[in-house]
Amino acid sequence: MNHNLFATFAKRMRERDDADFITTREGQRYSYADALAASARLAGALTGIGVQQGDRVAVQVDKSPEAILLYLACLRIGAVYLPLNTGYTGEEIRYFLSDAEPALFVCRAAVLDEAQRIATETGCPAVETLGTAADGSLMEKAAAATPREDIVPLGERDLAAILYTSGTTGRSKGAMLTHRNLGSNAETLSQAWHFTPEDRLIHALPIFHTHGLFVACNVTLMTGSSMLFLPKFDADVIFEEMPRGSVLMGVPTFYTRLVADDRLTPEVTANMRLFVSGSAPLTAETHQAFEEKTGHAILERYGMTETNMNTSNPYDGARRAGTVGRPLPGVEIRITDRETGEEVPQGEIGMLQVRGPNVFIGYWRMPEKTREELLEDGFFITGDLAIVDDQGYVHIVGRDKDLVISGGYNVYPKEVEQLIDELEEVYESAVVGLPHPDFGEGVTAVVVRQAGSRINEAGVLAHLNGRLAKYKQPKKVFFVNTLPRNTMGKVQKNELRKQLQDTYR
Ligand code: MCA
Ligand code: AMP
Repeated sequence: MNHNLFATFAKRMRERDDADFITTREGQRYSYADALAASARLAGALTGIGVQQGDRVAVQVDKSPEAILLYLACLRIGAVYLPLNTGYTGEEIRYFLSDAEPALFVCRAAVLDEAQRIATETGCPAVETLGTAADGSLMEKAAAATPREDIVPLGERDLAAILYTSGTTGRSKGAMLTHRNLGSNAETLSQAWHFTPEDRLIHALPIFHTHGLFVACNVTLMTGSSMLFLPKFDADVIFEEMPRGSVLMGVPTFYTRLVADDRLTPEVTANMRLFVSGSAPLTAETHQAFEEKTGHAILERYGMTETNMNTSNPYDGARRAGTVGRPLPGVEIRITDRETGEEVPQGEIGMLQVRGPNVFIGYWRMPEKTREELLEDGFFITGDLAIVDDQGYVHIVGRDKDLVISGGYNVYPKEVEQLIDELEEVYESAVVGLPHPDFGEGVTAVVVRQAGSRINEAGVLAHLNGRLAKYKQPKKVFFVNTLPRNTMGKVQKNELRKQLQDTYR
């Protein structure tokens, strides 16, 4: 049996033939037949460039249907797709290329010179461009290539993708996801959420993360439904498109913005059958306000880059505000003591661990990190603190990892602190997430100056600009004389969060 996920997709794609796969408001349209043909041409181009089975293909491009076709082409030939946030700076990209050693880096034409320089420095043999209007050198090569109609036979543990997730101690870790990981989760979700070929997903998420790439696109491909690709979230466009859509997937910021808008009514959402939220906690307040204004209960689910989706509120049945629902079919969870790893009694808070066909097989070239987080019995330590109620619903109550989630993007304080601490005028710093009305949490830096230094907020931010993706940069910088510490000398971030809790309110 061929475990190549593309073999499963291709079967459905052939059945759906001339039906819409991806459309855009600019008039682009790929039917399933078009997508099959285009992915074969791109697969031919990749082969011509020298990409072989198992090679990584790093991709930092603006959102377009062709980027998804490139993902499909990689699956087809058994290459490993490695999407990168378009917000990453050259310095951040250098790390990913040197760590992943891709055979090809696909970038935006506007940054080609810099990309080529970084590729040369990191030993990446090929760079191609891809634009948003089906343009770029990769598309030119695809047009001239001999299409590869074959689907490379693969085993269960062969890699489909590597997605980098920042490490709590500095270096980003590449989560290795197999064809089975992605396929099993897509199948589970398409059933759990009652997807049918008639669905039309309004796709406003970025496509370099699990949510917009796997949850949205793989479920669509598994079902043979269609997607309207929007470049980004824009409330005006969402309101225009909802009468022609059936599903929206978003991070909580999407929903807080929609709820705050007078145009959100039962009428405008009448054609929609499902609103999904994830990537960060959706407040019960937003959940309730959305239901009051539309009659729709947002379906909240919970996942991670390493695991795809783990739990979901039910499609039929109570979608309970403030919970992430029950484990999905095939996914096991347990709540454990943070110190001993022993399971705690039902109803107590502990570390959430998950196991299932959705769970990744390890971190790229980091066997020790893998052993620390992926246990021998197959359970993965999520770093999330949870409680399971008497009806089996999981409540995520906190995080045991030092992580800020801003508008659905993860920011690891350590990475920001290390850069701030590089400044000679800075003695030390602590970065925390504070309640933020739009982004859920706002990245905030608390800095202790060196004696005699007069560095201000602008000085700190200027140092980060260009080194760190914009969304990771602090929205505010505070200066203090000392950081609060416990008796062990550890910075008490809880104390800082308490003191500064009203910063953005
Ligand atoms: C933009 N900015 C941000 C963010 N996004 N700052 C902090 N956090 C952010 N998320 C910056 C912009 O650079 C800009 O800065 C300023 O904030 C305001 O931008 P705005 O136009 O309001 O932002 P936007 O373009 O509307 O974007 C907000 C957004 C977007 C729609 C929430 O960030 C987004 O699409 N987030 C989704 C992330 C996502 O897909 N996460 C899934 C990860 P300036 O004005 O200074 O230039 S997958 C995952 O987590 C797991 C597996 C899961 O369970 O799904
Ligand atoms: P990522 O590194 O992007 O995979 O982010 C995964 C993390 O996002 C999880 O470990 C959780 O902390 C958080 N997360 C995702 N979905 C939810 C949710 N529905 N509620 C609370 N936290 C969530």
